[in-house]
Amino acid sequence: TQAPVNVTVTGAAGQIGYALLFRIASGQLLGQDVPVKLRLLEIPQAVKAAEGTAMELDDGAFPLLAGIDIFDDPKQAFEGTNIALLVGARPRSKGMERGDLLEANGGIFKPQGEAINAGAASDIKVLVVGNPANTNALIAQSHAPDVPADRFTAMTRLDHNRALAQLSKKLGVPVTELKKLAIWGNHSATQYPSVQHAEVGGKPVEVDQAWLESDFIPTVAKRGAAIIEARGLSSAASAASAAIDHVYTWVNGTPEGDWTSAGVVSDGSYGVAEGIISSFPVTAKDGKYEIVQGLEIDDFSRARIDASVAELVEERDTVQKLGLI
Ligand code: NAX
Repeated sequence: TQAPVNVTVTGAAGQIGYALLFRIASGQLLGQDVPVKLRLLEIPQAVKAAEGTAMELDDGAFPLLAGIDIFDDPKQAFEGTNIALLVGARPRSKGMERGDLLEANGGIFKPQGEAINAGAASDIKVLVVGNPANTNALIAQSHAPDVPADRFTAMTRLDHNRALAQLSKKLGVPVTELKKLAIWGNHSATQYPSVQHAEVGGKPVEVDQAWLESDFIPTVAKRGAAIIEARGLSSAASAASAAIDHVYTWVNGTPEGDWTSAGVVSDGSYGVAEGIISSFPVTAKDGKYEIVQGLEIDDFSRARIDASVAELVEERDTVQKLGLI
């Protein structure tokens, strides 16, 4: 068997962490033949709770779990790591402006980017889940100049999966029949879940525009709020599941004739400002996510993509002014 892969998870004592760590330990992140070593990062006040989760992980007696270490120092947590799942973030508190939120998160993602730059393994892959995910990923990436920029990604796979679920219900087909949905832009309420190129059973998806605009798009974009309303807590197991999907696909590839969605560094494709971390339709091959090229973009899609990208550019400008990138 191969040597264990080091996986760092931040925010390990949180609710996504609680769902995510067991999926990783059971082999679902990288595959049933890949042993993993977990490196958990928490803030000092939550280390004890992370230790509790680690006790439960021990009690799972997972055959693929080769060890668990817990840290409150990012430098140590990212030392030698191959996969970094940045889940811990500063949530928006009452009355907090967007600038304050970005600044508070800069205080987390800047040192984590520096620690990744200093000590992570040369094949490091980073997924940012903690919100605002796209711009947090940009902050971390900009403080890791020695790591190829395309190793930093932000999670929009949950939005992608939510879109698959909604369309599957609408068309009355299993999700396996659906291909080429895409999430564009920011992981926020401005995101654009697009069915423009979507296929059902190999044929173009045909749904009416009114349903798209007044049902599908808002349902996907506001699903997080609907979950909070129903559960009294934000989505956690579905977010963990999407994080598993994101990394598994990154490492193992997308199937021929399909794609998925991820927040990746823009190369300027589709007029998306170069350098920001925006969601695109992407394929994965040989351990790399690539933006799907050459898609025709209709006027409706154009306006929606531009609106979400404008929000990301604003976030970038704010963190630039704050000296965070
Ligand atoms: P919780 O509040 O349950 O857990 C967050 C954990 O992060 C806490 O244990 C906290 O101590 C820890 N933490 C805070 N700062 C840290 C730091 N500097 N280093 C290490 N750990 C730190 O939140 P949870 O429900 O687990 O959500 C985590 C993040 O995911 C939030 O930012 C949330 O907004 C975001 N989400 C992102 C989604 C996406 O699709 N991209 C969807 C789900 C989720 O809303």
